[in-house]
Amino acid sequence: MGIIFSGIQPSGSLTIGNFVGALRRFPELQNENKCYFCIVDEHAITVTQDRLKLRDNIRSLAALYLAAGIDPEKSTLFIQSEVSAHTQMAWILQCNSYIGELERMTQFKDKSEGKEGVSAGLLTYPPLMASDILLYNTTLVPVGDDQKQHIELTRNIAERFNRKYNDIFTLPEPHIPEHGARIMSLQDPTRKMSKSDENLKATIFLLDEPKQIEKKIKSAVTDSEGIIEYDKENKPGISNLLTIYSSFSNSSINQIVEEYQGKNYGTFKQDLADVVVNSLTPLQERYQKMYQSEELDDILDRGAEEASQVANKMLKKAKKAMGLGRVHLKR
Ligand code: ATP
Ligand code: LTN
Repeated sequence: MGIIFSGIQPSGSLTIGNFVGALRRFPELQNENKCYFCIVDEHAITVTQDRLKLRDNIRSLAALYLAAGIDPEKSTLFIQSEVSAHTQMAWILQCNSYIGELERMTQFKDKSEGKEGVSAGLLTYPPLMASDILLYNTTLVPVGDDQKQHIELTRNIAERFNRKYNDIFTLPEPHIPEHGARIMSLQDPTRKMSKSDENLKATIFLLDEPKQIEKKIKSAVTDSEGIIEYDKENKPGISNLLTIYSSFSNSSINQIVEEYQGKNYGTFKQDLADVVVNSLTPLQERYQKMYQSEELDDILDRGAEEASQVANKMLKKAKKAMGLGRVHLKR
C-alpha cells in the first residue's frame, strides 16, 4: 500500500486541465492506497485573493473533489489552513531551503515576472508544498507535468534534512499521467491552461454551461491549413484540441486523426464540444448536490481531525530532530 498526497489551489474555478492532469485520476488510487486530498488555500494566498471569492472557491473545490469520486470513507479530504501543522512544518523546511533553489523554480519565475510587489510567500511556496507532502510519509504525488520540479525540490529538501538531523522523511515520487499532463490554453496553445488566466476564452471551466463550452471550443486558436493532424511544434492549437478530445473519449489521438481525415475544423470542434459537455454534465450534477449539503461540512471536519493526528506526529519528530522546544525536567 502506498501513501498518496495531492493538493489543488482554490485560486479560481477548476479547469479541464486540473481535471485531466490531476482530479479525475485521484479516485482510482483510493482502493489500493491511503490517500490524502487537500484544498491548499494557504498556497492560494501567495497571490492576492478576494476574501469572499476565496471562501466560495474553497467550498466549491471540496464539492468537486467529492463529485469527481473521492470517497470520504476511504480517503481523507481536508482544508490545508484547518491543519496548522502545515505552516509550522513549512517554517522548519524554509530554514532548510536555499533562496537560490527557490528562485530557480519555473512557477515562481512565471508568476513573479514583471510584477510589482511579489509576496515572499510566492518564493517560499515550495517549502509549504514540501510540508504538505512530507507530513504524511507520502510515497506518491499525483500531479500534472508542471509540478514535477516542485516534487524534485521536495525530495532535495527532505534528503538534506534527513542527512543533517535525523532520517525521518520518506522521499516521494511524482505520478504524472502519460497523456493530458499539460492541457494548453485555447487562445495561446504554447501556454498551459490555467485557472487564473485573465482571458476567460482561454480556459474551459469544469462548471461551464454547455453553451459556453461550445463557444470557447469554436473560437479556439488553430491554423489556416485545415488539416487535422497531431504536430505539437507546428500545429500547437489543433494538437491541443486532439489531446483534449482523446482525454475525454476512449479514443487514442491516432484513432481520432484517422476518423477526421478529410473533415474540416468546424465539424471536429463541434464533435469535441459534444464529447466534453457529455462527460462534464454528470459531474456538474453531482457537484450541485454536494455543494449544498451539510454533509460536506461533516466530511471536512472529520478530514481535518484525521489529518491533524497524522501531521502532528511528524511535526513533533521534526521539531525534536532540530532541537526545538525544551528538555522536560521530571518532577
Ligand atoms: P493557477 O492558475 O492558480 O496557478 P492552476 O490551474 O495551475 O492554478 P493548480 O491548483 O496549481 O492549478 O494545480 C492543480 C493540479 O492541476 C496540479 O496537479 C497541476 O499539475 C494540474 N494542472 C494544472 N493545470 C494543468 C494543465 N493545464 N494540464 C494538466 N494538468 C494541470
Ligand atoms: N503546487 C501545486 C498545488 C499543491 C500540491 C501540494 C500538489 C500544493 N501542495 C502537495 C501536490 C502535493 C500546484 O500548484 N498545482
